[in-house]
Amino acid sequence: MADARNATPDLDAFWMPFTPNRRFKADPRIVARAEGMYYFSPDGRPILDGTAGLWCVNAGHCRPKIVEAIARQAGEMDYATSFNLGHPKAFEFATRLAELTPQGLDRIFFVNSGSEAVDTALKIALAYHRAKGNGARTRLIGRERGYHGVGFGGISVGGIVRNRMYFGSLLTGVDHLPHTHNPSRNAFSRGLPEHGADLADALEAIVGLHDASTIAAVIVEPVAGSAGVLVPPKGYLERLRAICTSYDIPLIFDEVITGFGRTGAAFAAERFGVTPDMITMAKGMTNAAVPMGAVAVSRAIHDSMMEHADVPIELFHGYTYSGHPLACAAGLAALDVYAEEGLFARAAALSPYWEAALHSLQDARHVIDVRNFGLIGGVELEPTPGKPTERALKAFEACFDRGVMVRTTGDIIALSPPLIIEEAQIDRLVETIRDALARID
Ligand code: PXG
Repeated sequence: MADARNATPDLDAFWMPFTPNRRFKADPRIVARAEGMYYFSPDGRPILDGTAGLWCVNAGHCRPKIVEAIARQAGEMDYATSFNLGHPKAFEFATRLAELTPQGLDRIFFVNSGSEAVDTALKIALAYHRAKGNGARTRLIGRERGYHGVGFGGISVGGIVRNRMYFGSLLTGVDHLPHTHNPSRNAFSRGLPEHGADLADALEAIVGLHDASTIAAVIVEPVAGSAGVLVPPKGYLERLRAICTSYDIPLIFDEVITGFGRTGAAFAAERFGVTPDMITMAKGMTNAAVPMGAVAVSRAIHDSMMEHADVPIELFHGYTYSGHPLACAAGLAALDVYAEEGLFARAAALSPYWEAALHSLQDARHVIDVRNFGLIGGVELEPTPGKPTERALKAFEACFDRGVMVRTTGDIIALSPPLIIEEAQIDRLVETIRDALARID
């Protein structure tokens, strides 16, 4: 009997997400198995995972403790709703998460993805103001080049043009802060760039234009990932926090990629010492083994909504799979693995090595910038004239063919390895990229 892992699947029916489908199906790349730092192709070739899946498999692949927890839960209770009914693991997981989030952000609303977390946080902000009698606070403020998933809320506050332009008029009453990327002043910054904290002052201008009494929330990624690893300038997040506080505007950190150790702490909020009013999370929450997301909400917002609700249900929102038992079991096991192996501290300890290795690519062919923070890296390539993204796609293919998985966005190679990566594997990742870049046009 043929090994199912070796069988070539029919590729036609699956309309693949965020993929050049025609190009992919003409020259597919398939992975069949994963373990620790590696994927394996159907014929067993190992591929070093430089991206933790998609910024999500923070403890590495197929960790036995997580696999066993999911299997056990599937046999014990496959599903229970959280609508007006409870099961122990959802409460337990919420409690454990609340211990990891910054002090005061200890009320957890479960969802199934980062996109749902973002839309949920925006809806909580709107409902919170309305409950307090400030129903005029409806304006949402995002940022250019922000990625907040693909729901209508997320693309409205997001700032990636192609994710917005095909989809109609989006939410009304949305404004955007300027992005913080400044290659002419900050290229090849190690860690936080020096210049640009003053870009937070654009929020003052937005408040000046609309008045704070119309603004519901500000949402930013502490470190922007999908738009190509944009690290916040020194002092920027502190300034944004101070302005939000002065106008009583809730600040939402979208930590879907920065959560669960990626920056060297449980959340970037902790790493930066800046506490928002809500944190959106997903991905590393279950080590990606079962889809799940959440919003951590400040006690102040939560309690105010409990107090001011004029009907028994305080928030008319939720999903069939909010608090799904399999996801909670996976999440609890993932938190155990993170804690037992000290993976958040490990990421912090490895980050100087990571930084030095990545910046050694400064003189590699085609490279015009290198950026890093925690175990996040961005290597920006000079685009092929007239053909944006082409060079990065070729770099991805050349790395994959050399047994290394990287992720590209625009002409940027984005790196976010599992936090269990070894120094020798960092070297291999960087040398493979150098070699691939030397060989592509
Ligand atoms: N917010 C942020 C900051 C994200 O990075 C989402 C929300 C949405 O999460 P879901 O689970 O709905 O996909 C994300 C997702 C990439 C890449 O290549 C990043 C994401 C998704 C797909 C690709 O950088 N992040």
